[in-house]
Amino acid sequence: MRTLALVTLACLALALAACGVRTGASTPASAPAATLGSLQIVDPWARAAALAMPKTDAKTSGGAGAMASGPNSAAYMTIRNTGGADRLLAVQCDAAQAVELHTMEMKDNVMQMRPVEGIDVPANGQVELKPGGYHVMLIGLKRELKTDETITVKLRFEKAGEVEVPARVRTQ
Ligand SMILES: [Cu+2]
Repeated sequence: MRTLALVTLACLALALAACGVRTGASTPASAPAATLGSLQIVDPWARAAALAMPKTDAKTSGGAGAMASGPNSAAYMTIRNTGGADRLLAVQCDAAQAVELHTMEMKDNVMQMRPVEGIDVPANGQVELKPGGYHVMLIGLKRELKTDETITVKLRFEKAGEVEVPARVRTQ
């Protein structure tokens, strides 16, 4: 009787474990907003921005000199990769006049933004686009980016191709 119960329990545990492995793998802590082949785009977001140019712009000044008219913003995300190495080459966004890939780096003790040709996505790894690091620069906003709205950014990867990603607008 007791042995039977144990065996039953063991089977149950196995079944649960098998089940758990499957769902555990496909639903990580933060589910991707978009997937493209072996790439997962996690937590894409864009910084809220008003169209009226603020007088002081301490946070983004010292940036890449002459920019298009209108305020700028930036989009961020984590790109996870379960396959071979790839590279983010370009981003499109209807809300901005131009979109560039940027990084931040210290130059003469000043944090500066610098355009990059692409952002490497390591094989079986991930790259984070975040404030203070790699980001998608939205240059010359055509319209206000309001908190809680969703904008679409289209990512183009060297190998995986293109994918549209919904980016939530928030302040940070
Ligand atoms: Cu930038």
